[in-house]
Amino acid sequence: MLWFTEYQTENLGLSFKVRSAKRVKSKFQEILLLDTYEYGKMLVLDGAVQTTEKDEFIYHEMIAHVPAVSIGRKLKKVLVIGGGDGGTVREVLKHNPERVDLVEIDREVVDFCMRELPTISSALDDERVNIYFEDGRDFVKNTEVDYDMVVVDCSDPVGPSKVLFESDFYKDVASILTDDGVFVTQSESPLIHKDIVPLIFKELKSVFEIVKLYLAFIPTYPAGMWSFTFASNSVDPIGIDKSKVDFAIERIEELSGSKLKYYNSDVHFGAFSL
Ligand code: SPD
Repeated sequence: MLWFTEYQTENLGLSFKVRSAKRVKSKFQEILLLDTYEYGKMLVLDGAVQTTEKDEFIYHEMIAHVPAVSIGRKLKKVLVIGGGDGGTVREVLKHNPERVDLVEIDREVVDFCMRELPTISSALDDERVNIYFEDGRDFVKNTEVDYDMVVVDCSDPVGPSKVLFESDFYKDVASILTDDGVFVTQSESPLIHKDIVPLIFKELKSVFEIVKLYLAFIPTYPAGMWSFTFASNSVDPIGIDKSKVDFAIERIEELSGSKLKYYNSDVHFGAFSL
């Protein structure tokens, strides 16, 4: 009998009973695909659970739709940094943007997910999606495009993702956003990463006028309670009318021909109610 345990702290682990496992070692990290009994297929990078077939919709709906709906107008250009499994891009495309640029440092993560996790990654084939295999920080420094929305969907702030949590990077992000542009980053667990969560908030607050943290419940992440931090120089995500959020959701569902499973207008406002 095979079990996998993610050691979330020195004193805490979450274990999954596993049917089978596939492992690839890329230039950047160990990539693992586990077929688990409870959560279906699961992607693990350097020992940390990234996404599972069963609960991925919660994370991907919340990282994409909260900022995309908050902007209150049609999205044209979106940049996703990290997110090589494709789940965030899949949700962003439901807003029918003109273009989505995905910057993932590790080509092997994208290839692996396209092969092994098609329900999450299939939108990466969409013609509006451009994939760049490079460091997200360098991409943001060098791009000449102005984006309506920038999403950081990265792994924990160790290894290749560390630079995506620093204030110099946030300054560069602010410089490539349109005037009403919005930014969101995954920002770890408020229960487990007690130092990192306020630090991300503080770094963002030194760059953006409006910074707000919101939560979602993701059972396979440490503590099951996960945070995202929203930032913008003009958009307040809870300043929008509830009716506008409902209208945006109707449009998303109409365009994509599928119902959202976690995000709705009560969740939009409730997620910020800490
Ligand atoms: N502790 C793991 C945090 C992972 C956040 N990013 C996940 C990527 C899913 N697209």
